[in-house]
Amino acid sequence: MMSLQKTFVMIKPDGVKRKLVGEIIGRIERKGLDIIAMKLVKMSKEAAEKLYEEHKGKSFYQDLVSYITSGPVLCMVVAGDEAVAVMRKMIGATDPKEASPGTIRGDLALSKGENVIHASDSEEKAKKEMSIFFSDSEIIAG
Ligand code: RTP
Ligand code: MG
Repeated sequence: MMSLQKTFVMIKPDGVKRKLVGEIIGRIERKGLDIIAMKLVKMSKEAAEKLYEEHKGKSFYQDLVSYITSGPVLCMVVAGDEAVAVMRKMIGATDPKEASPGTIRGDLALSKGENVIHASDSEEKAKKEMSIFFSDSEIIAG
C-alpha cells in the first residue's frame, strides 16, 4: 500500500554556504522523491521561532535561532511514499558524529549545531512547517 505524504525539508545556512545544495537535491531526486515547492529565503527571527517552537527555553535555543537566521536557507516541500520517515532516514542523526555513513549528515555535516539540513519529524509538523514558508498556491499539486 502506498502512503503518499508531503514533508518540509530545509538546507540550513551552513549547507548553502558550503555549496552543498546541488549534492543534497541530487540525493533527494535520485531517491525518487518529488520536489513540489522550493524557495531560497533569509529566514526572519519570527519564522525561526515558529519553526523551532518546541525547543524554546532549551540551552541551545538562542544559538539555534541565530544560526538559522544567519544566512539564506533553501526551503522545499518533498512528496513521496512515506516521505516524512524516508527523509528523516536520509538526513540521519542530529549529531553528525552519530549519523550513519550514507546519510546526508553522516556524509556532509560537521557539528551538531550546524548540521546542514532539517526535515519534519511527523506529518503534523510537516503541515505546520510548510505553512510557515509556502502558501497553498506555491505547492505544485500532484
Ligand atoms: P531538525 O529539527 O533541525 O531537523 O533537527 P533534529 O530534529 O535532528 O534535532 P532537534 O532535536 O529537533 O534539534 C533541532 C536543531 O537544534 C540544534 N541542536 N543543537 N547543541 C545541541 O545540543 C543541539 N541540539 C540540537 C541542531 O541544529 C538540531 O538540528
Ligand atoms: Mg527536529
